[in-house]
Amino acid sequence: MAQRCYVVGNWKMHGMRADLSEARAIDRASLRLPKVEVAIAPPATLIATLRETVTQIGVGAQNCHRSEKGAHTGDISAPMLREAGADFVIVGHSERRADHGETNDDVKAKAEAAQAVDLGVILCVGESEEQRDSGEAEEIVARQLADCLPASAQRLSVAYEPIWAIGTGRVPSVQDVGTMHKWLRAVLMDRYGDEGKEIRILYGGSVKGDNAAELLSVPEVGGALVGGASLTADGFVPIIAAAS
Ligand code: G2H
Repeated sequence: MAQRCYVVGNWKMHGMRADLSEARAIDRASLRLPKVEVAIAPPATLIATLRETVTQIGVGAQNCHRSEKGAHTGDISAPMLREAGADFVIVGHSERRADHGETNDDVKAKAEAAQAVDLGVILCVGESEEQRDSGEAEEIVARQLADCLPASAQRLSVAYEPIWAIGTGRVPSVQDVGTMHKWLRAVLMDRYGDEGKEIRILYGGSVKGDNAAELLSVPEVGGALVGGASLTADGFVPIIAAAS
């Protein structure tokens, strides 16, 4: 069965209790757009409250630790996120790789820790501007994905997020997105066989209401990971509508 388009809001380090009214409006709107699977990954402080606030949309986390528990001050494990009400976790976002030095090995371990407690995983990959300019972006990102993939394809999605497109208002051409997604599909099929065909590959990086339809029309694009535009219903609902 073909899976629904998956549109996920990554709130990053934004969101206080007052912002839950936006999530409620997004939740109400998604009831009218049942062809799209919608989710929000708020900061960890809001996961439990958001879970109790919404009824239609998924709730996720933006990171987890690779271990189940231990002496890791300030970190949160996958079982803790699950208990707080998360359905999935984003791993390997380029901001975490840059800010916290996360490696491909960390990303793989985090994905496997999440799967061990049946959390969905959105595994992010993407090239820098310099890597894009080198003309080898596809090879580089394909290798990055291969190095990050968990042993199992269980509840796995991938997000292709060119680093130079994140929060900049710049997006790759639909041709470039299509080419990259084909490469990533080949990696997934090589690793998981037929199961790799079913894994949704999202596009992320400056997705907005006015470019979402075009980006989501690219074959192999199974949804969007949205940052800035997901913080308000006015920004996010048009993207969900474009995916419908
Ligand atoms: C890319 C994206 C969300 P934005 O990081 O993951 O953010 O849509 O703000 O570029």
